[in-house]
Amino acid sequence: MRFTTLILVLAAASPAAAQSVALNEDFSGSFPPTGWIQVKLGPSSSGWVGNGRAWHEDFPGGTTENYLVAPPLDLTTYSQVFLHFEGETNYATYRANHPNSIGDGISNVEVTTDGGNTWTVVWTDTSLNSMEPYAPSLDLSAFAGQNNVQVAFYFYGTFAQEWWVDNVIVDDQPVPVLTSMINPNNGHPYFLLGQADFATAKAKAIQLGGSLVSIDSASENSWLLSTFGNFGGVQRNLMVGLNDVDLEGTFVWDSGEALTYTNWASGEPNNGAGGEDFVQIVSGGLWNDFNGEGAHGLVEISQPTIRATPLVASQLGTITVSGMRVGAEIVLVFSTNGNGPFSSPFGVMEVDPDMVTPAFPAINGGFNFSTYIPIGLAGATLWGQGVQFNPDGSNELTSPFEAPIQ
Ligand SMILES: [Ca+2]
Ligand SMILES: [Ca+2]
Ligand SMILES: [Ca+2]
Ligand SMILES: [Ca+2]
Repeated sequence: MRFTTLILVLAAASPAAAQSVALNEDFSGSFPPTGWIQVKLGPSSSGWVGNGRAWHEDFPGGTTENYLVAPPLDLTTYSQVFLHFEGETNYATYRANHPNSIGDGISNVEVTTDGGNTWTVVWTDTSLNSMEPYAPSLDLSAFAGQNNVQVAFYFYGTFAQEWWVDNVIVDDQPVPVLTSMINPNNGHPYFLLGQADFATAKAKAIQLGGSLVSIDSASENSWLLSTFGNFGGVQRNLMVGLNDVDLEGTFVWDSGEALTYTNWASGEPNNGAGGEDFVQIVSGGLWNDFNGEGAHGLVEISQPTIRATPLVASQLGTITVSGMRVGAEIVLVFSTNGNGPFSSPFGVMEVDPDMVTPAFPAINGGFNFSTYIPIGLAGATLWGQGVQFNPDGSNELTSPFEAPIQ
């Protein structure tokens, strides 16, 4: 069965990972942001202000009680809901729930579905130390399927405490992507994730079409630290893909790349208290094995990846390529006759091609196209792979894919 009857329609590029975002606020504009309101309950004049973050202090003293309320969200199409935000507490001992508290302060995240008549506390600040940023991801799936959901940051105190919050995201993902950058040295896209454990970060890396980062040179190591280590003006605990989960003392990259470069700090790895099987980049770019908790995973896409939406005969199917280098072009090959191995000038492909597409240029690191699947292909399997032609003259194969046609 030939596949040459397919008509290719180049469509606009779109993100590869299906993700719904209901709210994303970085407080970089006017304050409060459009749709947000501040509800002042206490007599003190102090309140929430914007300085690139949402900031509250109690400097004048006296009782202050203020809600900073996000706009109503329609979550009727969501089956999972997560709230991510970043924050930091100053003068943490003024929190009532600090173990050595000398104050009565309270900082909560609260949710209402009735316009603020009743509130549910979903997070409360239990910071032990001042000036240690946190970045919780709260599971708000109890509010999935509801409309008019409002998140608020509630501040109460009578003296001195300070609180800032930033990068407030409501989405359907357990860990958010905080930013992405392309490394000009190797053309690979990288993503900085919100804080999560290794398994959660690894699952997100797979969803993005990559792996937790593999570092093969001092330049890649220093680029990661300078690009992500202080993102947003906050010092970040960066977690890479190196781990010795399977065999204590034998470190391997999550991507499967060979370990050719290391940059351990003096005395590390030491498999410290309780066991340390994950690796963070610490000050100066040196590495430390740690317990994998509370770190920002770094994702790298080092090979272009092809995926297909579920393909149904006589309907439009979409093929998505992600992880391409800037300025690269890609030629895709397909077959319904069976897969390879097929020896090509570019290496052994896993597809024996009987259709070759024109060259597609990278748009935002990839592209997608939609094509009608002929009705006669019901029950067949589509194999695909690609060759990427890089601006530096090198070539590389994409991942192969195999998709049944319903
Ligand atoms: Ca900000
Ligand atoms: Ca790498
Ligand atoms: Ca270990
Ligand atoms: Ca260690």
